[in-house]
Amino acid sequence: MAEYHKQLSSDAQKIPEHVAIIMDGNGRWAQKRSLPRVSGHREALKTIKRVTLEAQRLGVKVLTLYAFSTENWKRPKSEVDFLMKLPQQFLNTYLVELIENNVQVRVMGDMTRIPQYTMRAVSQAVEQTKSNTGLILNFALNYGSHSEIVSAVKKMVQDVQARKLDPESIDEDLLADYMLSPALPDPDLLIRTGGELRLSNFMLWQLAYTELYFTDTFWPDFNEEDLRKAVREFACRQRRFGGLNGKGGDNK
Ligand code: V0D
Repeated sequence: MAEYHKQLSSDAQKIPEHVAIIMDGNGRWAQKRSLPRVSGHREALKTIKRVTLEAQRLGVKVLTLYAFSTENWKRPKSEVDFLMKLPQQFLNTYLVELIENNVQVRVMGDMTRIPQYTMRAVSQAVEQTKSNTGLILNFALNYGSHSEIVSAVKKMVQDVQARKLDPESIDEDLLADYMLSPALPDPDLLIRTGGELRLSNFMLWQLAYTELYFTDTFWPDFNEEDLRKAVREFACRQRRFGGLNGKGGDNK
């Protein structure tokens, strides 16, 4: 009986607290069906909602989704314009259901270049859900790791010059405080859909110890079972290391 409980509790620990996802393959999903690229993006919104609710059911605490990278500005203007309408579309369609499920919406990234109509929808959702205590749905919007690190360094230098920061006190934890995700734990599991095997400038600092999971499935096809499979694989890897060198062990 005692063993049974032990097993249960150590299994519970194997649910990743923070899952980050690079939602790739939307354009190729549409191409495969001879549909315009934008229809892949529309389908992607449905997937976000389904995966968010499944993550919450599994006990995940934070879900970070890479929605728009600093490199995405190089895409054709028409596509950028379309993408910038997606937050509003997503929130109009799904925010009520997310609120019913106690989800808290957050954004991380450089908001200065985001169009006003996009920001209005996003800020409203963040405001409306800020006291929700369920899963944190964190959208990386106009986010890039290099830019995040540059901003952190600039801010630190300013604080040093203003004598608010002693250079001697700079260490890893302090640098982490200057990043865009200071209040969040680092991701335990990164999933990239769509078959590419790259990090694409996503959370490089925070992914130092993260388990990486790649799948060929295009994001619009990624479903609840695919998420459970990734979480199962994560649990298997944790179990393999378990006892020997979990957090703080040789492999940290
Ligand atoms: C396109 C696949 C949700 C990847 C997902 C502005 C790229 C669909 C949002 C969203 C995008 C962002 C903030 C928010 C609520 C929703 C989103 C963009 C692109 C870029 F508060 N999906 N989504 N934002 N895509």
